[in-house]
Amino acid sequence: MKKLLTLLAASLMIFVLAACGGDSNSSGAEGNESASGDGETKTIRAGIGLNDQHPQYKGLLKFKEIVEEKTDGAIKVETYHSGQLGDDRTMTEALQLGTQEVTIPSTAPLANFVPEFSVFDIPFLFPNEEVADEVLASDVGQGLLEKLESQNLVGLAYWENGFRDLTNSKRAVATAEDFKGLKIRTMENDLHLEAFKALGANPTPMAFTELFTAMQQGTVDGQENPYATIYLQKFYEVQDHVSNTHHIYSPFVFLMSKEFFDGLNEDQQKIVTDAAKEAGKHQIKLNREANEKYLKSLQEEGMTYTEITPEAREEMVKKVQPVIEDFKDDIGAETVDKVYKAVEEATK
Ligand code: TK8
Repeated sequence: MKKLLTLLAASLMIFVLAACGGDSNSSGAEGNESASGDGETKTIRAGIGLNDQHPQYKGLLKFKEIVEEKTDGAIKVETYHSGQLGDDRTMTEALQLGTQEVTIPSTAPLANFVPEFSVFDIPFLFPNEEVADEVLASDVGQGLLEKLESQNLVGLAYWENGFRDLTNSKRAVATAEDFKGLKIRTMENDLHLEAFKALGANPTPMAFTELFTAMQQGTVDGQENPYATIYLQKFYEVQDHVSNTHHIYSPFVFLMSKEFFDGLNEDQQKIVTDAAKEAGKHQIKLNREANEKYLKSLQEEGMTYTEITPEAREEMVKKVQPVIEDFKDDIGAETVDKVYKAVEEATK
């Protein structure tokens, strides 16, 4: 009998110790209210699609530096670039599953999780970066981040992808007419797809991780991204023409798994939130310093640059207008109206 009681007490002790240990990234752990948490080291696996030369990765390194310093190493950040952990959609799904903690997708693929994010895919919505900054910081911009919680995601900050410009391997594109028949890769987003069809192109949605090979093999003739991405991902090796279409301003969203975020104590939640915002300011500064410089670099690498005149851009705006009307309800009419109002306010 005595032996049985001893055995019972021992197994009870093992069970209690195991329950307290748990997975260091397990959710709900109520650590003591300090940055160093409950003594368990937590790990953030942070993955992006762009390579380690891009301002987005430089921003992620800044996030890592701040978080590891402020938590005194209680939270470690592992950084992965060039799609090592997958493409935007796959990594966003990994956050929902709790197998990854951070990724920073463009808002276009994010619209597959929260349709309202497609409001930023309305062509020619933002006239410049200053207006984009104001709208993203406004109630409607911040309100969109809150919608991510329903998808088991936390949107901590907006970072910047930037104004998107067209490249292709076939011909100079100066007017809407020149889009005719071009096989253009678009992000996986229906509004992008329909907008390029309205311009006369033959668009194909594709993950960013497959894009370079598709251009190399001629599966697509062209793509659209900011100059920094076009240069730093060496698209000039497989593309001959670039035009300043500036047709869409893409934000990035710094996403964290809600399961992981909820598992942090209050101090740690404030540290990762403030770090995402501070690193975002750093990334946006680097992005803007780089972008115009890279257009010159693209020409030095042999790409032919074609300037889009205001008249030609006006013609493109007219061609995509019906698509914007068609998508208003899919995005959410209230969100579209609020964003247009915020753009008007910011443009005054
Ligand atoms: C990188 C993508 C990229 C985006 C695209 O992961 O897919 O073309 O502009 O920056 O998010």
